[in-house]
Amino acid sequence: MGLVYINGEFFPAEEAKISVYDRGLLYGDGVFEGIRCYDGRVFKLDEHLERLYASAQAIWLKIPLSFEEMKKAVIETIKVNNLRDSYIRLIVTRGSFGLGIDPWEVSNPNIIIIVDKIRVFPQEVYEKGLVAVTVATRRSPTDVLDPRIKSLNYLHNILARIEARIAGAAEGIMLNHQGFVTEATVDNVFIVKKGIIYTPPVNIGALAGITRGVVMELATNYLKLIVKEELLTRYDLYNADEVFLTGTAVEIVPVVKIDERIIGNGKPGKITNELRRVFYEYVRQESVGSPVYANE
Ligand code: PXG
Repeated sequence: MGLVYINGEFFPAEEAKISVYDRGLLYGDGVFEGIRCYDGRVFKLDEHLERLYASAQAIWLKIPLSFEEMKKAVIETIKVNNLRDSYIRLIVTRGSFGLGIDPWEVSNPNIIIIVDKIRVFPQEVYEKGLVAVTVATRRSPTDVLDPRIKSLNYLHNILARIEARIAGAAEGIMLNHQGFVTEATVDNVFIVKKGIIYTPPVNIGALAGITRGVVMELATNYLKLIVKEELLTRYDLYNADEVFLTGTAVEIVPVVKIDERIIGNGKPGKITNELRRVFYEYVRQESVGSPVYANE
């Protein structure tokens, strides 16, 4: 087991503990990031940290480390764990202060960084595609809890995942209150129709996924395809030529069946596969990752 960073110190994983009074536990009062390290380089670390600080700003949580200090802490934690390929979970909670919800007197956030081996889907899932369903659980409206905040409240997503599993599907796609497609439980959604790529705008209630942004960029710049942010309904999903999901852990995963409707020809699509190929090369490029180890 590895070493976990808590507030500037490293602890063996089994001894890495925080208080039961921590507001992350009591109220889900905190923010987090899931980051990936490819061959000794942290992928899009600046973008992940920008999102972390933006989430914290939105919930009025002042992170006690500067951006640069946080960057160093992440890199240092990977280094002490001596892994070249890893998944990094960075968590900032509002800390602990009694049992009341009032955050005014709390100014001791806990910063936790866990570095672990990355668990990926079996290769078969990428070759055959996965089955998804749309779920009854709606994504929270932006005026309730904006899904752009990557907060420690993941119950929506967990409820959606439970629904998907009960339906025998690997993923659940959530709609907003107007019935527009938002995102899956831990991934963003894309469709391809007549050679054009579509994804919902994030302000309808979705996380601005880092992978989503990279895929949009790669599709535009490398594959010279048109990418549009448009409102999508279930009709658009069912009638798409291709559907795929994007996220740090899954990268790009094809979806071949949604609510029992076969998507396209029932196999991962051509553009999805092209994107997967370009993405695979891109994430390992030196220029897109922050080096962890010296002389790299
Ligand atoms: N939407 C939601 C709701 C997410 O939680 C994404 C989209 C994709 O964003 P990125 O920046 O990763 O492209 C996420 C990703 C996991 C895991 O184990 C992933 C996330 C949260 C918890 C677990 O894959 N966030």
